Amino acid sequence: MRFEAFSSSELAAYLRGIPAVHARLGDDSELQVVEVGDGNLNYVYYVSSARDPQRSVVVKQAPPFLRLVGEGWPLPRERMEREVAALRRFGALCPQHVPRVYHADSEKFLIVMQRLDSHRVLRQGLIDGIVYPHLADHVSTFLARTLFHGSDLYLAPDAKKAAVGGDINTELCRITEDLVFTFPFEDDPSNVYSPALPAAAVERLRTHEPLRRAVGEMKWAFMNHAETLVHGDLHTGSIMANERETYVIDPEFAFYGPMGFDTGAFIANLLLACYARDWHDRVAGRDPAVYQRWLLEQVAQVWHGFAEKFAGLWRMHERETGRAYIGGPADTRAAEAFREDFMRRLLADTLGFAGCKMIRRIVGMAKVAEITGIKDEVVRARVEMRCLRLAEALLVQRRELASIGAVAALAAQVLAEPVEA
Ligand code: SR1
Ligand code: MG
Repeated sequence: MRFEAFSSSELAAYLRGIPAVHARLGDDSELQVVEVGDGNLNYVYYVSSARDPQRSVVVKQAPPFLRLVGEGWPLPRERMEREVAALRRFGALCPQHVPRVYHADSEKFLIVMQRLDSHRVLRQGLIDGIVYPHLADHVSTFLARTLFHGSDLYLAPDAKKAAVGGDINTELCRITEDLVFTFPFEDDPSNVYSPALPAAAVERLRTHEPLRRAVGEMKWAFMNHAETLVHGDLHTGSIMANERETYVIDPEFAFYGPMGFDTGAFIANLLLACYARDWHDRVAGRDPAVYQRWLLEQVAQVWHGFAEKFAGLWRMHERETGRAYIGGPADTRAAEAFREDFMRRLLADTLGFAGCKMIRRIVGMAKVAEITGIKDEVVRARVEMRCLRLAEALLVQRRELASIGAVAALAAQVLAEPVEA
């Protein structure tokens, strides 16, 4: 049967029939329904009471195809179940940073959840140059709590294995495998190159051996390292924030994968936002250096916050159970050495994944507004060249970059270098 998106009256009638949602929206006979989805996959509606707009919910529904492309790219609607399960799991671990789920319908493949009406999509906030004083603290808390508690560092081995088996998200993982790790490095018809991007930069993505090897290693890690339940798409469009609060949304790509995929996604998007300032601040008559500095500080702060909180949860768990993950008493020097190596490897993974995520947003099919919003072709190509240069360095040097301070310094250095486009 052909999929038909809800009409406003159909959706209002449907919601009226769900007691928990009906109570939230009040007894008003009239509900206002607005479709606001600007993502690539789903339909999203704001529904509010006409009498009291504060009474509102968000409805998200998965059509049987990729919305960005249409019916020509079918996708199983069961993906919504992955999203619901991840929202519930992440919400239990981090209620202050995850929207509440009011209702989920596994036949209509939809979810009704908390409306974040005083928050904006972070990507847009960053384009507008907003300073979020708690962003790094909040995102690092979300990362530490979700990545730690889904892993063998916390779960019993049988619970972890059951969770891995239950959270395979085949089709959405396939999108990532293709769009992040494969197509950007090939002559694929889905790629979209901006007009002034030099052909040599594109050619380098396809032929530069150290880069190709590093990308191959990251793809392998993505496909095989089932470390924890990751969000799977933690870019700045998957975060809603204001100056006080931060919420992580849209975990439809959640699966058991490598921890660094989430940390890397967030850092990649801060770096894209940073390099795009050369356009956004100049058109606004501002010095880009100020906000660029703030964005690079966020890169360092989110990693430091994450590493500290993650290690803190780990140590606390060891104290509580009296056992270290490596099998000995919790307070041995070996346990600390193991932890240090673990965090170093996690930083290297983070950088490798960040590099892949940056490259896909420059040459792949699903782009980001801070780059596509650059109206001058030459400025855009210069920004893109810088992103590609930094991404390559992150991938190839990921094991040598021993601290996040070194990463921020490298990002600042690439920013200062001349670039020809
Ligand atoms: C074809 S879907 C494109 C992208 O949108 C999502 O946000 C993911 O990043 C995916 O790769
Ligand atoms: Mg999304």
